[in-house]
Amino acid sequence: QEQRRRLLDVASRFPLPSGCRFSYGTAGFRADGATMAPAVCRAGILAALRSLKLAGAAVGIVITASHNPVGDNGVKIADPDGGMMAQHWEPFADALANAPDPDALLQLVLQFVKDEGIPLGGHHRAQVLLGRDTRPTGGYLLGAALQGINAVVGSHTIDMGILTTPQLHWMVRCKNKGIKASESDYFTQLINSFRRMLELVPKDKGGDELAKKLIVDGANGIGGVKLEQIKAELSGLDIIVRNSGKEGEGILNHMCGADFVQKERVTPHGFSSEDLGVRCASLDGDADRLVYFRMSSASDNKVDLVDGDKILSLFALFIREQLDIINKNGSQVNKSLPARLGIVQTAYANGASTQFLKNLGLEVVFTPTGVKYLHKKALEYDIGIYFEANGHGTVVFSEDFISQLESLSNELSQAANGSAQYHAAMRLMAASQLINQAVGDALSGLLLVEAILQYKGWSFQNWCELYSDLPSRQLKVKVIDRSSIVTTDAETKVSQPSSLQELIDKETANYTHGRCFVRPSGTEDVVRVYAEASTQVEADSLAKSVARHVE
Ligand code: 16G
Ligand code: ZN
Repeated sequence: QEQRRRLLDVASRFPLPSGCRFSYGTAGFRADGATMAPAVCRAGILAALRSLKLAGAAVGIVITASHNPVGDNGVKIADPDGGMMAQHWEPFADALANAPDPDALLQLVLQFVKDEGIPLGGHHRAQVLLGRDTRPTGGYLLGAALQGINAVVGSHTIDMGILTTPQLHWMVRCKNKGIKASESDYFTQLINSFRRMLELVPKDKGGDELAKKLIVDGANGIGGVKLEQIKAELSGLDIIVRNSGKEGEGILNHMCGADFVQKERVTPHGFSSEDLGVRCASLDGDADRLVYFRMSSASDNKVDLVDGDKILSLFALFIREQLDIINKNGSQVNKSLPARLGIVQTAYANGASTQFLKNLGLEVVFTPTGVKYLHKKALEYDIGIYFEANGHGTVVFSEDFISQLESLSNELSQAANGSAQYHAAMRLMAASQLINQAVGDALSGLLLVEAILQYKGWSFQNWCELYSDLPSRQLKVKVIDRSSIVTTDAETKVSQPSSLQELIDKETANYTHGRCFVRPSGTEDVVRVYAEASTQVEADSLAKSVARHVE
């Protein structure tokens, strides 16, 4: 009775404005921040139910709209392992967010609780960790989330404060593993494992003062703020943060940030010709995306871009190298460590990166766009590395592999301390500590990149030259109903409308090395067209002609 009353109460406190429709897309619910409270409140109810369903394990709520404009906001739920909420709950999330009135909401919840066998009112308490980014509507929406969570009797909430999205995911994961999960634990883990990575750099590498300088575009978001807090403790790196989110430095994601740099291929706000040639990185507004760039000429603001595909390639190369060292025949200790290494990309990865990875003999698989798909696939391997071209990605290690690695390095340290094999094993261990295994994390990704560049003694130029990107073009086409386009085969083929794929194939056949895909966006009311060809002019023209068939 009390439970019913609370749900009815909270639903009447946050009535759904007419004409609003929410859909739990690739990034949860997202809209103009001022209109989000009903959806965020209902996401609170959802998160509490999710926790109850999982015997009171901690789940997370992140309030952010990532790289989108400062006026937008959004909400998404993290599962107990720190990953995205299980997909089979999404239809319920949609129904709940769109329930027209308090009675409808109550009925929906009661029915779902029954269908899913959620022990409402049982002896478990729901446990929800909350985090938000720096958006002005964040505090207000946090309040709505709290009210939603507390509408489920016995819920327990912990407000973790203003955080990057990956920090909150990391905290949820740690909490459920029973390990320390505060922000200072997160920082300590990053700083310590980065230091260990640098201690394992061969003595003949590194040392170049210029190589230590890194300028980071913080997108005027939370990532820059957090980096400022820890940069002094990152010895071996000289970090300058621009667009750091400080009062007066600029607007969140406006003319800056990873999404801007990756799409526009120009320097973000706040950079000048004085930065010519310096290695730069760019985060997005909630710091779960990372790209690198370098100003390429003093006369314009164009950049040489290192996108997610090339970060992925660097990680893959490094991990593969360590595995090869460990497993080399005739090493001091005849121990090997069989590991299934898998690379996960989307069709929107540059074709040159896929070719590069395949040439290394690596297994490359594809999933649809969206972290929830890539991450899940990567978990199928001993070591899974995934990235989207936009800079979201990470490395995941299976628990089994980590424990094998631990026992191997214990044996090696006794038998042959100082051996190459031992060092390689230690590097993999440190990397698994440094990289955020819950979700893509620009801060931990950046530190892993920096450590690997130092390990290899590589300049930005060396990294760029890993392979040359094939010329590509992305277009977005405004359509009346993006859901009229349905894709299959990891978004590489259009199945509906039925004639469209044939038209795309016909256009593509006119170009050497032509590739072209079409998919509905998961976050905007548009259809995306991606084309690749052997020259920029051809890529542009292929994209344009396919876009015409989509309109
Ligand atoms: C979201 C996704 C990202 C994806 C992007 C595609 C998460 C955390 N983020 O930002 O992975 O690349 O959407 O957006 O899943 P689009 O469908 O509009 O191109
Ligand atoms: Zn983001």
